[in-house]
Amino acid sequence: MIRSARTPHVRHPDQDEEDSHMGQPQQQSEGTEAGKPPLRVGMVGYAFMGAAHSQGWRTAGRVFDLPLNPVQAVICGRDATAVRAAADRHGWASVETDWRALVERDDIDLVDICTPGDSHAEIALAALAAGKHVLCEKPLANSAEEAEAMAAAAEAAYGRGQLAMVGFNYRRVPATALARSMVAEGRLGSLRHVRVTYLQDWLVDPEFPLTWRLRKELAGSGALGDLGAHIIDLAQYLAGEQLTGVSALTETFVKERPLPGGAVKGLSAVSAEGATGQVTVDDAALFTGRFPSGALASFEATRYATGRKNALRVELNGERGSLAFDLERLNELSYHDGTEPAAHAGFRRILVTEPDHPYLDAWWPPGHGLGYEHTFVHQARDLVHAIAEGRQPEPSFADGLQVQRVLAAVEESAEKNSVYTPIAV
Ligand code: SOE
Repeated sequence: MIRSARTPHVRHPDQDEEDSHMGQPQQQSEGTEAGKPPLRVGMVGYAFMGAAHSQGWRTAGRVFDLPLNPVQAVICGRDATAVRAAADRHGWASVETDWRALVERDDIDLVDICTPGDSHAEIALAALAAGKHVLCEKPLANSAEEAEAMAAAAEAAYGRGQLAMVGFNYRRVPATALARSMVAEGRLGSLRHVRVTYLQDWLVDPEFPLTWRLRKELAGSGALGDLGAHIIDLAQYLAGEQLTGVSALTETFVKERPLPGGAVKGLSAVSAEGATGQVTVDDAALFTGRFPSGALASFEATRYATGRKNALRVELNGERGSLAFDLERLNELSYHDGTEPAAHAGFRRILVTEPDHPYLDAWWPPGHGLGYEHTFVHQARDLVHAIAEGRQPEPSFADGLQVQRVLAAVEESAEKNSVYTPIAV
């Protein structure tokens, strides 16, 4: 049952309407705050992504002037002690230890899914059936078939006034949102190259344990689904078009690892003595692709790029200019205006901290940069606005399904020695 009131006030991150009230923090309270209807959130999962999403829900209404008041109503996890500790740490009012109980609660408007991919489909389908809005972490599912069922359910739910969104948070970096608007304005002209890499190194040590991200039955795939899904979504978002086919290579460099010996914290974990297990996912995925415009794209996703911690890098080359972004320097966007005289043309650094840059009017004075966690604040902000207006948020479950189909095509191509594989439609 949807209890959130709808208001006509919604704006896109690229619009420059004032919604700042920095310096006048919003008072959060149970239920309605300052006359705003509540949006009561129930979150499933409390590990790395649960902590990140919690930051988003906790902060969005204190920084942005939202049409609804997000309320951190309930958090769910199977371990009663751990979930209670997570609730206290991250500001959730109550706990559940069974997601089915959370989904059935009539004091929840939105279910936020922060679990490993193997449970996304089941929870999302149940939440939509129970009348809730849904935010689901990426990748949407562990297979294209699951994602199809989720997208179909989301479409039906949209007709009932429920909204569903996928958590591709890197669209919400101010610099990537600015890059999108510059591409849309035609500053690069026709795109020729979209070059994207996502490089991490937390698996370089062969003794790193076999955590859930290395098990196909839990994660669906490896670097491909975890990191590749992000760069597929970001490349398509920035280009404003969808890939038509791919040619791919994948590899699992370390095929057997020690079993975990305790709790996983973020991307860290300790190994158990002796026992080992098979790695059943890819360690790295490299692929090329085509866009309908004729632009060519290249992708690299790996957890073995020694020294690279969270290096999501994008370069777009168009007939009139180029843009480059690196997540490890996320307050910056490089821009080359190819129409300037060669004598003084060159890449210049745009410090994306001005109040008229996306999302920045609500934050700090110019030059006082943002970080990783702010993408989750912006994600919560954008979803609240979409819910208030009853407008389909982006990326939708249909967008998540399309990314899942690209992932499936990459796996199919890699299995067939890189044969060019069209993306299913
Ligand atoms: C692990 O590689 C991970 O935490 C991803 O799962 C996230 O989606 C990404 O934002 C950071 O890296």
